[in-house]
Amino acid sequence: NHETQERTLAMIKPDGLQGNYTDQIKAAILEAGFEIVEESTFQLDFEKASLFYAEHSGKTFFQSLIAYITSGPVLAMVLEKPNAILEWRALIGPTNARKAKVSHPTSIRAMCGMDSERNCVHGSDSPQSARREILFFFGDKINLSDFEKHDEL
Ligand code: DGI
Repeated sequence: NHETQERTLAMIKPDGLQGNYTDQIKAAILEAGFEIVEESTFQLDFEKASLFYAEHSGKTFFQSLIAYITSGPVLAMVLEKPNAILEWRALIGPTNARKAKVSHPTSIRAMCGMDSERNCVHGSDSPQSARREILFFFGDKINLSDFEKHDEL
């Protein structure tokens, strides 16, 4: 494979885990040709969740978002394939799952999400956020030289 591999951070949110969508989501991930390089479940607390979503700290929905993301465990995964960041965003669909059901009916958020907040999955939106979010969850496991091997990460 001569194409440059790229890594992204995927997360199954509490509603996705509680609704037993994990197997379906993983099947979609593997069918789309991603490799799951790392995976682990985490229970985020208020402080960790606020750090993860720091860019949204000024938004009206911030408190609600933090309450939701800390309401149960999440499953974080590092996914790898060429163009992983954009391809995972395409597979999950738009932020608002209610709209996704209409405009992107085969997307993961259409399958398991509820609305603009409870949208069952997360995906990094840029190489910078992929790097930050992978280090956030797996910083203790991932050697910094891994990043150098993967240009786009
Ligand atoms: O990158 P995304 O997850 O697609 O979307 P984002 O980075 O704009 O927002 C991060 C999360 O914040 C999103 O997955 C759910 C929540 N959120 C975004 N917009 C709204 C929202 N929650 C509520 N309640 N209302 C919103 O308008």
